[in-house]
Amino acid sequence: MSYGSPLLLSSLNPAAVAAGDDIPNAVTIDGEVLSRSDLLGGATSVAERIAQAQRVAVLAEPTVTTVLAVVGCLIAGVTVVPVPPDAGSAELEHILKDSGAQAWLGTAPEGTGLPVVPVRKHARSWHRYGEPAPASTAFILYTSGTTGAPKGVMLSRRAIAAGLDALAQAWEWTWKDTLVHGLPLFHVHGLILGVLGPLRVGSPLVHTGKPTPQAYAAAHGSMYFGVPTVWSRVTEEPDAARELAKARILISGSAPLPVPVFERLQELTGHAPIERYGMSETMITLSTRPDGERRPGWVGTPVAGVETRLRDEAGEAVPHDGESVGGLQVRGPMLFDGYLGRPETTAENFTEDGWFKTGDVAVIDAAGFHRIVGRESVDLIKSGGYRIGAGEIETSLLGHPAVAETAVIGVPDEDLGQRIIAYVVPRNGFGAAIAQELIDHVAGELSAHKRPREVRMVDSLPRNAMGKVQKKLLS
Ligand code: MLC
Ligand code: AMP
Repeated sequence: MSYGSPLLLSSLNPAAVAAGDDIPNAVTIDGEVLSRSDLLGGATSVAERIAQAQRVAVLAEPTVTTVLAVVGCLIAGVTVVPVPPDAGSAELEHILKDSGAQAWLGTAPEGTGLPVVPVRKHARSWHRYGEPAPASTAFILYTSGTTGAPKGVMLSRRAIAAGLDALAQAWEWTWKDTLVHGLPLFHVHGLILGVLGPLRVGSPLVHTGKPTPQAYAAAHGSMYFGVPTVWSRVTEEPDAARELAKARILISGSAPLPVPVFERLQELTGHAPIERYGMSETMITLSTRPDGERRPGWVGTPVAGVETRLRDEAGEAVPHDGESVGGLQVRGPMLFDGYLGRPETTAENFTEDGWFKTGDVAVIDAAGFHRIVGRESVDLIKSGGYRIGAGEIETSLLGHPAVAETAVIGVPDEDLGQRIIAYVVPRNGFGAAIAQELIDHVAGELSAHKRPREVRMVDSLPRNAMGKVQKKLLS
C-alpha cells in the first residue's frame, strides 16, 4: 500500500524485497524483464556510483537501462534531467547548459563533452540509503513555451508522490493491475505516471517500446495509457482494439481526445476511455473515474487535493455553468516548484493568490465537470501529444540561410491532433525545392517530433500595422 508513504518508490521497499517478497516481472521494456529485486539491486548499484553528483542527464531511450538510471538517482537523491533520445544539436546544448547537468548516466550522445557514468545492468548492491528530503527536486523536465527555448520544470519528490497517490485513488489503481504503454520516457505522461506510478503502486509495467496497436493488443494488461494519436491509431486496427476489451481501463491524456475516437474505441473495446488532463507543471489535475460518468469531450473533476477555478482576462471569476469560457487556474500538492533559473517567468505564471495559470481555456459545469476548450496562445502547438512552441521552430528556421522570414502554426490533423506547418519567405535564389531541407534542419537541431510536416513558401507574411504577424490569417 503506497498511499501517503514517505518512500517515493514505496513498492521498492528494501525490507519487503529482503523478505523474499519479489515481483518477477516488475518492469518489462520491449521484451526485457526486471524483477523487483533486479530493479532494487541494480538501481542501488547505480546510486552508489553517482551519489556524489547533484544533477545528471539521462538519455531517455525506452530501455531498462533508463529505468535503472532514473531509479538509481531517486534512491541516491540525485536530480534527473531526462533528455529526448532524438534531441538535435541545439536542443541538446540548451538542455545541458540550462540544467547544469554534471554527467551523463547510462548512454550518451556523441560529442557533448560531459563525462559518462555507465549503467551496468547486471551489477547489484544492497546498500540501504535513507529517503531523500521530500522537498528535494527529483526531476527537471524540459517543456516548450510560446517563445524561446524550452524551460526546465522542477518537480519535487513530494509533488510526485501526491500526484501519483491522487491518480491511484482516482483510477482505483492497485498492485493487481498491469500497466501497459509505449510512451516516451522524458515527459510526465510516460515517465512520471508511466514508470514511477507502477513503482509506487507496486503494479507491473509493460512498456511496448513504441505505442503501436499490435503491441498494445499483445501485452494483455489491465490498464493502458495513450495519447489521443495512439488511441486513434488503435481504432484503425479493429482486431487489435478488440483485444483491449479484456482490460480494466483505457486512459487518454496529454491532448484532446476527439469525440469520434472516444466513441469508436468504446464500440470496439466496450470501454469508454477515462480522460484526464494535466501539464508538466502540474502533473494530472483532472480526470473522469472508472465508477463515474465518462462524457466524450470532457476531462472530469479534480483529483484528490486539487482545486480549480475560471478567470476572465481581467482576473474576474467566470461562472461554473457549463457554458462560460475562462482561463483555467489550478492549485494542489502536485504542482511544480518553478522553472529552473527563471523566477520571473515562474511568478508570471501564478496569480498573486497562488493559483497556477494553465494557459488553457475551459468550461466547468455545475457538477464540477471540466471541458478543455483550447489554449490561450496559438503559439503552443500539441502534435501527437507533444507540446511544441512555435517560437523555437521559428528560431531554428531563421538560422537557415534560405529563410528570410517565417511563421509557424498548428493546423488540425486527424492523426496528430495538430500538424506543424511552417510558412517561409525564402531569401533570393531559394524556392520550393528547399522545403525538405528545412524540415530536416529542424529535426536535426531540435528533434524529430518538432519538425514541420509541411513548409509553405510565400512572398510575404500577413502583418498588422505594428508589423506583428497575424497568425490567425494563416492556415
Ligand atoms: C520522418 N522521421 C524523421 C523525419 N521524417 N526524423 C527526422 N527527420 C525527418 N525529416 C521519422 C523518424 O525517423 C521517426 O521514425 C519518426 O519520424 C518520429 O516522428 P513521428 O512522426 O512523430 O512519429 P509518430 O509515429 O508519428 O509518433 C506518434 C506518437 C508520438 C504518438 C507515437 O507522437 C508520441 O510518442 N507521442 C507521445 C507524446 C507524449 O508522451 N506527450 C506527453 C507530454 S506530458 P521512427 O521509425 O524512429 O519512429 C503531458 C502531460 C499530460 O502532456 O497531460 O500527460
Ligand atoms: P505538457 O506540458 O506537454 O504536459 O502539455 C500540457 C498541455 O497539454 C495542457 O496545457 C493542455 O493544453 C494539453 N492537455 C493535456 N491533457 C489534455 C486533455 N485531456 N485534453 C485537452 N488538452 C490536454
